[in-house]
Amino acid sequence: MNIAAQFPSPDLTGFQSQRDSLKAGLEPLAAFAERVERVEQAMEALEELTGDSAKRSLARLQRELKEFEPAVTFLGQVKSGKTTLVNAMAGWADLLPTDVNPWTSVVTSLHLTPGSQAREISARFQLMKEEEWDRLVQKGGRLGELANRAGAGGELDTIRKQIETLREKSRRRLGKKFELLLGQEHEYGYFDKNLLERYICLGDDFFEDDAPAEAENQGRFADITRSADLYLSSRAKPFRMCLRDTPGVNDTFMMREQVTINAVRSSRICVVVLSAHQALTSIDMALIRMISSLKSRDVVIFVNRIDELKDPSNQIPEIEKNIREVLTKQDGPDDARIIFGSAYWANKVLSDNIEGMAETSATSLLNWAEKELDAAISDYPPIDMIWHLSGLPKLQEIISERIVTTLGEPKLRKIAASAVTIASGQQAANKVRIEGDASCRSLSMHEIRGELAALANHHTEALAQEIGTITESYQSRADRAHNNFIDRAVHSLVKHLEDSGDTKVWSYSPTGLRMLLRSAYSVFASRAQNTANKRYEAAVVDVAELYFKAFGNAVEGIQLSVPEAQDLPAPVTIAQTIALDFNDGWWVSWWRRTRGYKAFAKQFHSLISAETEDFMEQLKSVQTAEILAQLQSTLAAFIDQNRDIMFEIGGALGDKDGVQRMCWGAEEADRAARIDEIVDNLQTHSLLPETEAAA
Ligand SMILES: Nc1nc2c(ncn2[C@@H]2O[C@H](COP(=O)(O)OP(=O)(O)OP(=O)(O)O)[C@@H](O)[C@H]2O)c(=O)[nH]1
Ligand SMILES: [Mg+2]
Repeated sequence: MNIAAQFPSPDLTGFQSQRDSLKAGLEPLAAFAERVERVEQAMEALEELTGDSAKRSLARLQRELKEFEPAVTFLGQVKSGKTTLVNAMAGWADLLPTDVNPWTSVVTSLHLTPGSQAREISARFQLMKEEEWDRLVQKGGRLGELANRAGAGGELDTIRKQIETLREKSRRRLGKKFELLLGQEHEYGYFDKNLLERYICLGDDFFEDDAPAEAENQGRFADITRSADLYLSSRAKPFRMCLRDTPGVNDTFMMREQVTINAVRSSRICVVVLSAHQALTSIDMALIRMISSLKSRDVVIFVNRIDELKDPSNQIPEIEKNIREVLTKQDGPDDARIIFGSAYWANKVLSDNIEGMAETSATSLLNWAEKELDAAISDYPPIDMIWHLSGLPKLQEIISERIVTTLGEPKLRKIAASAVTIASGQQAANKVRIEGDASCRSLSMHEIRGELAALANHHTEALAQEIGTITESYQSRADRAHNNFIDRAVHSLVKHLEDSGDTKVWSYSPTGLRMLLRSAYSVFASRAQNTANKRYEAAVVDVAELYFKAFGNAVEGIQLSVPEAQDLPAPVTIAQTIALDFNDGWWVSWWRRTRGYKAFAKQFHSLISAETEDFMEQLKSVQTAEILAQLQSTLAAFIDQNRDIMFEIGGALGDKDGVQRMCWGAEEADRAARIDEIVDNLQTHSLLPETEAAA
């Protein structure tokens, strides 16, 4: 649903900082942007030289490149400064409201487009679906489900009562008809602070019954907003990107965990934001589990709030050592890059207010400056030095590199290679049109279409079958790991009861289960990727044969691009908190309430089965189905492209008018030379950079 703008629209671009130093660290991305532009130009030039069928294929590629928007997800501890850091990355001190109530669980995506012109700013808000709301209302969310299963009372009941109170307030705040709002999407041609607050922040009235009407209005939709997408231009960013702010993981209500897991699942590059004075403590297990499910090259750790450290120079090495120790212990990415900084300092720079810095913060700054500042930046103006010390340039640099190597390069290579196929296919079509290769033609267009369809079917089914076999073996391996884990846990439980009785609380860490599942998944992922690549190669061979069968030697020069299976997503769902992760509080109360050995073993068995059911299902069926669909769509795109080229050549064969129009004259020679030039140009972008190819 679209609703009309109801607020005045201020010129928000005026708020964005214009400092040049904002670009520091973005150089790799700027170089990539230039290459993208050259590929775009080559494709535009090619567009003028292609026939209708080839144009269609080219248009698909052009759209794919245009829609390519690398995303970076920020996750981390509640109140570690994720939102403040995202604002700083966007170059805008006060863009998204900070200090949002932990009850809100909105994922906010900032879509930045390079450019300095005031462009149309727009915002889209997605409200919760009915079933999501119901899950919350009926079962009290994940926490409620967990509590129900564990049959726990005490402190958990208190939290549930709190959730109920909050819910009741939401109902009142949203009015009688709020259920009609569920599932809606609201779009605006602008956004401002007022609008953002209505959707993503609840305001201070939340726990007060007698809040004034204006404050009531502030968080009108925030209870039921699920995601916000904001589109804006950024002068400093050389290439478009999406910065995704998530609501923090270690909240008492467990309202935010699932939301964050989903956000992380859909994005390759993650920045984990920690608070310097409590970086990865034992209370952050949910977050540690999440980081541990990722590969080190997909994570950057940003330790924020170093301005709050008394002696950053000495404390920082210590903090880094601790973080690495925790990651090693939890089998996480212990060689991940770790950056230290302060979003507070960054925002002081952005709002041009370094004089207004708190005194303790300024003292820390000097302390850190002595250690961090090197000769290269010693003659920067103070404001740029502070920007440097805030850690933002380093963060931008690492993010830029990751965007280019893990997302950008593979995308550009694939598109350039496909464009080469189209260009060389067009050369073949032109040649056929001029020379007329009728003697070699043994198939009608109808037959070609039929053979290509049969070939596509064959490979699509074979791929499904091969991936199906790999999936089955993965599923049974995962099930075995799961069953073994439960058996071993129950065994240990019984032994504990025999040895120590039921007065002493027993605990059992599910880390082993996660490790087994993760390794089963990683075997599955690499087998699936290899199998798909082999299948693609076989399809390429068949398509090449069909070209020759259909058009003979005329198609000799066509350079078929071989599709490549993308990296498969990490099994982030494993990180989801389950009852066993709590060895305090209500786990103890579950323990105390259970009586008798038999009851223990039986209840424990069903508790753990039910607890892990959700992520086992996600991991075994949902994620594998998504992977198959993704692998098949790569194959389908390859077939579609070659169908278009075959049509282009086929059309050229029967094109009597065209022959007259383009007899081998200077014009046609020129045309062929221009396409050759485009092919040469695109080829440089379709190859692995030298360093990577050698690796
Ligand atoms: N001193 C200091 N304060 C900071 C820093 N970064 C953020 N803050 C403050 O910490 C508070 C929380 O910041 P947010 O950016 O809302 O934190 P968040 O991680 O997004 O919080 P949630 O989304 O609620 O989990 C705000 O008052 C910020 O101004 C920092 O580097 N130093
Ligand atoms: Mg936040």
